[in-house]
Amino acid sequence: MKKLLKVLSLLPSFFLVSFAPAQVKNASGYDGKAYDTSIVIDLTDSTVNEINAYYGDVGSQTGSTLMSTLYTTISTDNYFLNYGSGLSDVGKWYQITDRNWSISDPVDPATFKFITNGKSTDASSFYLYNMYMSDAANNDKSKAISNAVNGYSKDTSLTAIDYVNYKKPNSYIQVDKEHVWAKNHGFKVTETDSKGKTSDVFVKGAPTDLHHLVAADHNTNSAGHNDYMYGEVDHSTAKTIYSYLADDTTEISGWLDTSSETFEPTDEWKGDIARCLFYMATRYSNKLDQNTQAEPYLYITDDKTYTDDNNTTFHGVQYNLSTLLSWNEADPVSNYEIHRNNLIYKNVQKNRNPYIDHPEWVRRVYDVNYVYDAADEKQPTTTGTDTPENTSSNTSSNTNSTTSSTTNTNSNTSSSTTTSSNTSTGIPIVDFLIDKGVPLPIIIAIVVVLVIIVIVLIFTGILGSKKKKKRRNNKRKK
Ligand SMILES: [Ca+2]
Repeated sequence: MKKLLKVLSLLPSFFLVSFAPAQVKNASGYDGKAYDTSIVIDLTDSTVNEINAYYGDVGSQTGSTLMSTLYTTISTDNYFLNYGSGLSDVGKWYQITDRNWSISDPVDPATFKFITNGKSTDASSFYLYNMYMSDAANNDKSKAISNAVNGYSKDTSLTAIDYVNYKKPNSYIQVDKEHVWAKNHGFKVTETDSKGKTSDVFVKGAPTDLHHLVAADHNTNSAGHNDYMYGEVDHSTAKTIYSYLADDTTEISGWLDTSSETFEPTDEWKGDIARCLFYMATRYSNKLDQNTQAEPYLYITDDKTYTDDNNTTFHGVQYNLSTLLSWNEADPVSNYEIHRNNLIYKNVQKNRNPYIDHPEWVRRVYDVNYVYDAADEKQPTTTGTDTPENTSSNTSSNTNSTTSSTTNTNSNTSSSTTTSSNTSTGIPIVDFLIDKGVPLPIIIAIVVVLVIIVIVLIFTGILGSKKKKKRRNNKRKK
């Protein structure tokens, strides 16, 4: 009985440990925090006041000092999705974060349901705004696509996607989850199964960070960018790369110079890509003794003597810093990027891309020749440049960000509406019940009953063995 009482006395501490919030990242063994999808979607954009409160006063900081300050801000309390496949996890969330708001069906946050079946006839209700496809193609319903058609079969007799019979005219018509910072540069890990088949491993963290994991044209991702560097190439000698559109036509999406292993996208994506890369080299700037796949050390430079090391130290490099600095200015922040940044911040990861909010901080952090000038101080960018990308980031049922301003509301309160369901207990059955919406008191009751049953079984097992032992001893005495 003493043993039973001792075990029962441990129960309160068991629950304290189990229901404490999951730990924030650490240097090794970090697997991020999984985002609970039973949330209320928030389609609003943060106001200038909210964004200023998020970053605080960075004063006159420049270079690595400002990078370090931004790192602290954007790496605190991050949540990450699972990589998943098809429409699960990241792909499912693209229906919000990478949605083409101009031509997709409106989203009512109160009733919105994710499409989770890859072969859904609802696939025509939403389109993604796909990286590498032109603004014209993305905004033309006959050419635009969503990842819901990825599983459709090929029927070359078609000239358009057949949403009723799950068919498409060309198997290249599909959407990829494109790692703008190619995973081969700092956080690529592979595993081999029992049949000898090798596949990539995607832990939560850098490999699933939505600020660089973008819906993109499949062919340009695989045949163009792949694991290559971004940069400028000679179009007359480079290989021209095409994106595949829903009406079985193609358009130029970039140029690949195989000798220098450099991919150049079309102009309208150059700034977007630069800001993704600058985000990554700030969010993953923490050079530790032992970095991990989830928390690698990423670095942008013009110095090509730096090289990647994926498996030992998880250090990764992106070349062409000077080009990326100019791309950020040549292709300014668009409304689409601003809205995507807010959707990720408010609904999933709880962190922002500082270089979309403050594109002028790119030079302050990354240009070694930059000298601080107070005249460079700017308010956050909450209205983007209209062209060349998607200009309308709001649908009819979507609250306009600039009119929903509430003074003195900081970032913490704006995200607090969705945090209640984010606690991961680390106990699979408990997480499963929470995920299914079972009330906490009932979950606790179920766990208590299960624990008591286990204890009783152990206890009676111990008693049983004691009785057997006693019987054996009595036999021997006889
Ligand atoms: Ca752009």
